[in-house]
Amino acid sequence: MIETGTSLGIKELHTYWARECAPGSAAPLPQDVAKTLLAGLRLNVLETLRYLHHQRPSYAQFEAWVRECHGDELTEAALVRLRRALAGETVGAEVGNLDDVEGLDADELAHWHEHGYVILRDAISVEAAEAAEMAIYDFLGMSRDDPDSWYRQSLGHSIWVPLMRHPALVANRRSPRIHKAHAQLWGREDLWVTIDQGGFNPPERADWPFPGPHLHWDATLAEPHCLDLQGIVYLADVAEDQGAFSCVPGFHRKLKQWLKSVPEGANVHSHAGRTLTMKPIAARRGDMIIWHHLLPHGSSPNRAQRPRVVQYMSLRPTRFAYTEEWKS
Ligand SMILES: O=C(O)CCC(=O)C(=O)O
Repeated sequence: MIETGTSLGIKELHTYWARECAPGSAAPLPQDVAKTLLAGLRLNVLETLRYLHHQRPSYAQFEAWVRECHGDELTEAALVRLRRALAGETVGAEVGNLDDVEGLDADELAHWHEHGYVILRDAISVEAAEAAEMAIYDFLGMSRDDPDSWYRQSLGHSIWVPLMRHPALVANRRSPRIHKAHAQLWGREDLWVTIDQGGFNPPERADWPFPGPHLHWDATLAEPHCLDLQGIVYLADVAEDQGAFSCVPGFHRKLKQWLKSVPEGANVHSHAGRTLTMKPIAARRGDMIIWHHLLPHGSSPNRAQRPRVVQYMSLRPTRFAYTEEWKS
């Protein structure tokens, strides 16, 4: 447990604060370092920026807010690991030694290389998945077995659920199997898990049409095309027609050629939405889909009987290639 009243001792956090609250007073942190910093402090990016921009806190207030956000989740050991990693030292996996943890097998790795996505079976246990599923229903004030409750105001017209720190969701971020699979894909263990939200995609109704996200990228399409991973954990079984995560398999290998085929003057993103077809990916409770960020992807309309309930998370190394430019 960190001591209250003492500084967190992370100079990059001061730089991050100065950049957002006193523009011009500090050079920006490289984007990959900023991502590591926030993930290492168990902070969500949007939540942090919203706090800084709305509250304009002093640095001491900001540090106090960081402590409040995560209760006792941020231990001294976690802070030491973050300080060492930011200083350029090699650190191991957050969840301990991964040598004996079962990760992706050879077939799954081959699938990953060919298709740019992989289903990590039993990424978390069915009990852990169900606990997180129920936490999302509770947070939204809904009942799993009462369809009318699925369209409460609390959801709004969106599939995102801003629940991030429920113990069930926190526990899932520490799944050794998830850390192992990502270590295999990144080829390293110094990974930082993002503090992302949950998701709830109920069956479509006349007064609740599917709101998206439709086909998109969360990445720049500018070269060089680098590796980054995104992920979604299914907290209950998801059939293909049940609002499944969808993507264009194999596109990470075709992007470069495809960009050359986009008609001159056309908006790349609109062109992609008009011409590419996504495949919905069914999987079971507790499975995680990990995808290459260069795959166009989105969610899909739920035409089944039950909601799709998920938790989002990504794992990235301390430093990695990151291109700021956005090509559209
Ligand atoms: O919820 C989904 O199925 C898609 C998620 C998505 O589009 C994203 O995380 O960028």
